[in-house]
Amino acid sequence: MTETTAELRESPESTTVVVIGAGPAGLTVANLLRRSGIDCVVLERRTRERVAQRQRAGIVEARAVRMFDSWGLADQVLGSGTYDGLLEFRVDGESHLVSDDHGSGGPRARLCPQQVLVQKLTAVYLAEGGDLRFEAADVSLHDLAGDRPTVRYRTADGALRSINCAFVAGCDGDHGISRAAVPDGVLTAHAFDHGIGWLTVLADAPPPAHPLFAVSPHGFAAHFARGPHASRYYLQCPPDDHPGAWPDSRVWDALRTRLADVALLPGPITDREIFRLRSLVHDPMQYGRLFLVGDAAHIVSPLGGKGMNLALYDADLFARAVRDSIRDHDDTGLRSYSQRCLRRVWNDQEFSHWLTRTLHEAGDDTQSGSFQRGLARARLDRLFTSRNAVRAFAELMAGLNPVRHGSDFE
Ligand code: FAS
Repeated sequence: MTETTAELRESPESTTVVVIGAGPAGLTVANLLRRSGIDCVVLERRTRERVAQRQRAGIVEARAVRMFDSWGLADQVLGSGTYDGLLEFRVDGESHLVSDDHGSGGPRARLCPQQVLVQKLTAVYLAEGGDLRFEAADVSLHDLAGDRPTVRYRTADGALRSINCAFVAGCDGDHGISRAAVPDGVLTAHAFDHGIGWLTVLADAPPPAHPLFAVSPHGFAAHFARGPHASRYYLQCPPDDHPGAWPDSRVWDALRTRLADVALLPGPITDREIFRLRSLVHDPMQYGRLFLVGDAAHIVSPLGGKGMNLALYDADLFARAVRDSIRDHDDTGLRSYSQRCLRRVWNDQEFSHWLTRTLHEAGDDTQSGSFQRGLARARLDRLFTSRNAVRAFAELMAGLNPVRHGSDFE
């Protein structure tokens, strides 16, 4: 008799939802389920420290602030970071301030670095008695098409555990096991490769007055706050470039040139990596009792700040759908989960695509040619001069443009 079978003989645990992954998607699902009185277990393969350190997004859009507000969580998990809603577009050194004030009143977007949101969601969930298991290795999913799927994993001390449940929330990102557990042929992947690379740099350097997008013939650059004394920078580069080719001096020279700011204050660089701008959507976002949430289902280029915010959107829809199913035996939300999420996903993909193409093609035209450059500059000109264009942009930035299949708080 193998050890595994012997271990598996131990009676499996039982819960309502098993959540795979403790990133923004998984932790939001878990907190909202707890607030709905629904049992769940979160399995995360990394340690609590590693998860709490990962720096990615920086802004929680107005729509997501309202979502957390509607669950009574906003003040606990969003911290106090505010920003005045002004974005700076710097084109060939000329500054244009664009407001993301969509005019609908209500809570505005919050400056909240992703790692801060993750730390606070973890703290609230555990403080309220939530079950979160770090260092869960070898997670595997079974019987997803049946009535009671089983999730197996190995604890940090090597013991094999098994949990059966009503639903699995696959919140384990683009490289997780959830999507991989779906049989071939069920999901369709829609992908777009921008053919653009970004050097992304984190530094303990003064943040900008406003989130800053810079267009110049030398290539795109951006500068965002990641805390009162920390900044994130993006520099357009060839997609197959290497971080080693970007020593500190080259980074600061390129930033001063592209941001048209000779007085830009440098600081110690704490992280630099290169990533390829790509977009990806998997349809449907469900297989049997497995529901894909966040990056496990879709990747959107970071411009426009939609990656984390889409994960929060999916998490809210999933939690409400499970609550309605368990509490009121109403499965409408579960049945329409995928279609409702995908409508918002394509909306945000389109916005991020528009912004990514415009901000890259308006600068260095070696890649897309002078005609595309002319078009991109005309789009920016319209954004800087037309009130309706600004209004539409602000709604999209805030996540408040009406995609009316959203959840009950919209
Ligand atoms: P995550 O990837 O964040 O979390 C998945 C979790 O699952 C991780 O903790 C992982 O350890 C765990 N996991 C994986 N496999 C597992 C397994 N087999 N078993 C158990 N656990 C497992 N978005 C924005 O909105 N604005 C930005 O400015 C922005 N900047 C970005 C910058 C960079 C460099 C990157 C890479 C992304 C950026 N994003 C940005 C996108 C980013 O925020 C993602 O959309 C967000 O992290 C998605 O959250 P989750 O879906 O929770 O996935």
